Amino acid sequence: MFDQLSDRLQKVMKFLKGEGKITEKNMGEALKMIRMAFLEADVNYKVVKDFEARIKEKALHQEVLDSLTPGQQVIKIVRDELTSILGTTDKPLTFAGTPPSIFMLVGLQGSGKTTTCGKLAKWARGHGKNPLLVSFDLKRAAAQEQLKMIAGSLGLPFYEMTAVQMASPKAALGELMKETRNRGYDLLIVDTAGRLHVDDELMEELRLVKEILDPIEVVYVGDAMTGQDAVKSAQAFAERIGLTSIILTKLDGDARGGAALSIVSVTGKPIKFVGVGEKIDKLEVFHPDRMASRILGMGDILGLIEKAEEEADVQEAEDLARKIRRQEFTLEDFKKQISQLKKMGSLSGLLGHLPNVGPFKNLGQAEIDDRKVLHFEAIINSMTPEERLDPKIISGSRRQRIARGSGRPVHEVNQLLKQFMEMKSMMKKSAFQKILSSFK
Ligand SMILES: Nc1nc2c(ncn2[C@@H]2O[C@H](COP(=O)(O)OP(=O)(O)OP(=O)(O)O)[C@@H](O)[C@H]2O)c(=O)[nH]1
Ligand SMILES: [Mg+2]
Repeated sequence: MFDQLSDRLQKVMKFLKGEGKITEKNMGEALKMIRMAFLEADVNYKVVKDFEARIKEKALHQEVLDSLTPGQQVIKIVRDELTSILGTTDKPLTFAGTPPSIFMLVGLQGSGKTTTCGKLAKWARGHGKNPLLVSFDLKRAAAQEQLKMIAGSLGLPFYEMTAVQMASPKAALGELMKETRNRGYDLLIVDTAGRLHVDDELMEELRLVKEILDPIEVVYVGDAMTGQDAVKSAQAFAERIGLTSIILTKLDGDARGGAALSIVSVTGKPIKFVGVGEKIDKLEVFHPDRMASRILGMGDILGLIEKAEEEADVQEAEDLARKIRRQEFTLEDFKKQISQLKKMGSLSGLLGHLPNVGPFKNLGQAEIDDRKVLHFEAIINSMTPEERLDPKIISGSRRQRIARGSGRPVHEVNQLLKQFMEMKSMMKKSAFQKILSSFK
């Protein structure tokens, strides 16, 4: 579905192929091509503008990985930006601490709400939940039939609203909640009405449902085929009702895919699932990194970029090991190391690159407390450059200032300094072990 965008970006690569390095001039041309590529893929104009500005900033100012050509470098930046828009990690649907969890699905007419209710119920049952399905549409009494049939085909319970109930929606929703609790359902999936366009009447109806049921997830169901319309309506739903998540449907079609990027960017809400077919099992968990790669569609080049990144990490790890051996390791290095850890997500990733011998033996398996990493980084950030180079000058009053600046207690500043000093004076062999133990 992203073939066109991919082709366009290949052209950017080709264009930059002969260029020795990235300059204002060639980048200007490349950015124009990138802009066209994304606009053609139906990405929202404002999103493209932002995206372009960030790519330009990075391309001209980022340190370059020597082993990448300018073209590959630009593709790497585009990939990083795509991932940062789409989210770096999978975000699963939230379940309430005390059941029942209530999921309410909203969206324009025909976007796939009813089908997705069924798909979600099936998925939830597969994950040990006991879901109840209900359809809430004050205008169209027949709207229930479709979901009732889906529920029937899955062998799942369906709560049928009577015409009398529909006439007094508040009471009906109260009764629905009572039934859900009494019967011990731990998940209530609520289908709602759709309209061709966002209209006030529908928004009022949805607001009422939301207010009474207090759903933990308000999921916007967007049809990826409709591109910019889905984006505009997502924004309206986000503003008027409030959303927690997005499910994009019809990604099996020839959607240009820009909707995915734009919706996330415009609403700031994560995509959690994608619908990839009419059948009830055609629901996939959304993986932002895979989507970013799919949008770029350049498996081989992305592989190359990843390799270059790994090599750069190995280089850093080697530099660090050398400094430790020579005892030139400063708090500044310590901090750099910490940001590297954060970037990599885990220390084991980085340490995995060290040879598994001598002082480095088994370091790759070390487990790190992420909060501690953040606290240490905050403390070092509050130090002046002189203090980082020469921690011996950090007196009592300086310690207090650093503690205040970092929002950490003084004893933690003391602890960090003590550990750092000890580490420096330790034997070369165990120095690295000590860095590790300070994170535990
Ligand atoms: N190809 C494809 N078709 C889908 C997908 N999801 C839903 N559909 C189809 O889209 C059409 C509309 O789906 P519904 O679930 O009825 O949409 P809705 O939002 O409930 O519609 P209204 O209740 O009328 O507002 C149906 O023909 C579905 O089979 C999907 O992921 N892929
Ligand atoms: Mg429907």
